[in-house]
Amino acid sequence: DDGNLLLEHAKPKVKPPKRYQVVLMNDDYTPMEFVVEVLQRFFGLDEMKANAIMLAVHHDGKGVCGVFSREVAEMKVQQVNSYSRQNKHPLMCQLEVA
Ligand code: TYC
Repeated sequence: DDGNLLLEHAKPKVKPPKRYQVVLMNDDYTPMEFVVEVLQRFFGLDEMKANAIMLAVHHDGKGVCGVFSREVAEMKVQQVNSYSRQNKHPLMCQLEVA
């Protein structure tokens, strides 16, 4: 420790970093194949894992596609939402603190 002369007075200061979930929302219009493509393209998932997450979101209304640092999670949300708008799909992705 640096500041405390008596180690028994030192308090732990190193917190584990918060993790940020990137959550995908279901909707009635985005094609299933597009969701699978997004999961592969931006989350590096293979087709089977991407399909499983897509179906879970379709069934449950939403689902986690990955957990990252804040910076990386914000970038993924931005990329997914911008790619979906470019392709005229209403697919929505958002951040949730884990
Ligand atoms: N519900 C969409 C359909 O039936 C498929 C879908 C799945 C859309 C997951 C969005 O995040 C989503 N075509």
